[in-house]
Amino acid sequence: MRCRKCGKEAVMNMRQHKLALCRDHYIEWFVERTEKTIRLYKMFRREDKILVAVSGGKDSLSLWDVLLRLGYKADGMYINLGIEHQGYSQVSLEKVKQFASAHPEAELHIVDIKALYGRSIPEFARESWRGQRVCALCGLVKRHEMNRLAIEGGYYAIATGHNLDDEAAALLGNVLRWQTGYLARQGPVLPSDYPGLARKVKPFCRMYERETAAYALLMGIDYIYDECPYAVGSTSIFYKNLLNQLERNSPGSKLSFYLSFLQAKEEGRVRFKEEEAPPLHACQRCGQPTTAPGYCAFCRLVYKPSKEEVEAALEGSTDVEFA
Ligand code: Q46
Ligand code: ZN
Ligand code: ZN
Repeated sequence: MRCRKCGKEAVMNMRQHKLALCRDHYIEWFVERTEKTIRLYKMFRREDKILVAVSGGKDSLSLWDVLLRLGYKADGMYINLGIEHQGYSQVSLEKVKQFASAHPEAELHIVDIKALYGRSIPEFARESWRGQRVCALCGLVKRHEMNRLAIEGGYYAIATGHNLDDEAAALLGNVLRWQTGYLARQGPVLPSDYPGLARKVKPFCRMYERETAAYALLMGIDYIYDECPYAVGSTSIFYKNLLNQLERNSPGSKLSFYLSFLQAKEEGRVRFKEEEAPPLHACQRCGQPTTAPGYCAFCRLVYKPSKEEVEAALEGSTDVEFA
């Protein structure tokens, strides 16, 4: 197989694009496609400050790498969740630090959950949620900390390494349950829904997982291969496997599944009504938006307000029960 651009030996054959490329042309193609995605969905501009959520995996480190290559002001943020199983948090932190030390032009923010709030994610889950729904709790904490850092650092957007496989699997899950609220919000950009809050963007949403892995490998980016232990056996991995079977028989189907969905929404051929959410207001403790009166879910989890504090926070508010 030869590179379509220069005729050298190809290292990457992408049946979905009917395109084979050598190392240098693959890297060039990958970086350009990311830039086009950023522009296509109007994610951010050259002068905006971007915060990249890095986990130590191939997608987020590749994303940080590409954004820096493209000349964006992109800093990294790593959240140490304190997951000790197979040394997951420790190893992933080392990979992130290693990457950051090779890129002194960018800043790396490290948020250590246990050091800041006294408990790791698994400990929070054991203490408050009977050890269940660790990922839901983790998501709550990560969202809060990403928003906090983005506000404090004046970042315009939070960029995550979600790739096409992630997005297509999420779309399949949402369609199987016709979760119209999620379908209404699913897309490459999640706009800020509260003053001061950064928007969330996914510059790799048109990149296959295989493509981000190839980029990381060809660029020599050292990343953690293992998934988070809590992701093992998840439904999203099951959906990814299903979509991979489809892709094997019909290359490009994953991409067209996702892009046709976005296009149909854009053109108004399908409309999903967003669920009516109660109005947002600032949490009385941290200032982040919440629908609950008084304290947001994060502050209730972390600070466990007393009965008196809850009552004080509820004063004047009659609409929603404090849960
Ligand atoms: S990090 Fe956290 Fe994920 Fe691990 S505990 Fe679940 S949500 S799987 S992206
Ligand atoms: Zn070439
Ligand atoms: Zn709060």
